[in-house]
Amino acid sequence: MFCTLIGACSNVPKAPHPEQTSKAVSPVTAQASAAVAASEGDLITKGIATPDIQAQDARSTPGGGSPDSYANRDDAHQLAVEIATRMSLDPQWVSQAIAKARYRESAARLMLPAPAGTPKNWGVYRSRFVEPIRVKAGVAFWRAYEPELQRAQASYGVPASVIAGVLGVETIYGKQTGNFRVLDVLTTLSLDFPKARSDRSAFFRTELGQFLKLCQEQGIEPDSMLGSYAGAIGLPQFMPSSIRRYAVDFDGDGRIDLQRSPVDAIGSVAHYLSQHGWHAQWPVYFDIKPPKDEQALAKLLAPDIVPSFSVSDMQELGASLSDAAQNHPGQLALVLLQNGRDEPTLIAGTANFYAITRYNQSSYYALAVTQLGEVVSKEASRQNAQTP
Ligand SMILES: [Ca+2]
Repeated sequence: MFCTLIGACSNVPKAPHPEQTSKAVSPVTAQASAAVAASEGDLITKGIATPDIQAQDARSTPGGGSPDSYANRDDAHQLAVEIATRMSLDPQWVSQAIAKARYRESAARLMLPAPAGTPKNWGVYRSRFVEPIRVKAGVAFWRAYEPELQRAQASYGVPASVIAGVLGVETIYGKQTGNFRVLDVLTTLSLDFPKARSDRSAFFRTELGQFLKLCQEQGIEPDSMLGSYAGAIGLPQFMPSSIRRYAVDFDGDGRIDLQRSPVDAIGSVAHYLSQHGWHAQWPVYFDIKPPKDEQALAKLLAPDIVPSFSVSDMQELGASLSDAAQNHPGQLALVLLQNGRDEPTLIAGTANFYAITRYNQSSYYALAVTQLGEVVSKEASRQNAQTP
């Protein structure tokens, strides 16, 4: 969750996503936004830095002082005072923490929009997430944590498959959680947000304050925590504000640890979605045949991912819904995903589809999460059935 808590932080910067031009960013992660960029031909992967990029970032002068340090910048001192006041922290401690931050050019660069002009492609996007390596890791994760996944489903009403889908798309079940120092990237994006796109530095200033508060509450050294290029943390890639607001201690050891506890991550993803409109027992989406009439189609597509039509509304406009959808009590959204120059994919998203987009504001992300989770769940069940 880059801006995982999108509900809480509705303006996290992220790569442009395929079907929406709104500025809102994903609640929880910067990851999937970068993944959307990947679907557009940009090979940046999920906000996770490579060692090469980190090495390029670490410019320091032979004589000692680093040109990338924030220790002697007036705006950094001012920000420290602001954060200390807003978050009720010791100003000297905040100032000393921010003084340890280093500018990360690659974090700023990765914030830039993907090159325009490449058609969006759900088929390509899906193939990056619903693929053998991720499915295999998902099945292993499922078999290791099935009791906890089921406990989260029982506690929060969010299916185990959806939880598994989120953790798989975000970090391949903890295999790629990012190698940037969170302190560095949040300070960089607070004080040196790239000029080439609309300014989201206010969002990162808030997250830097939340991060320092989190460190203070949990007794963590601010310069020790690693995350994505946007400061998303741990298996579920929660932003600091989302950790403080939605993360839970699901393994009961007395502390919340999304970096080392897969069980805390499982409970926290379920809690996040339950707090963003999840309806237990409802599916994520239904199959649908859209109306042929162009005006009716345009009307159904206008609200984008926001569920705005009843089943009968949709039928009156000429859409044909699957049998399973006929008795759905909630509103639906006609969601269109482009497939390059081929026919688009259309689905009828429920409130649960919309809830997943509160984690990361992309319909491509939400459908990939859902389908990866389904494949992992089915494969794990198949293997369980074969095991005596
Ligand atoms: Ca815990």
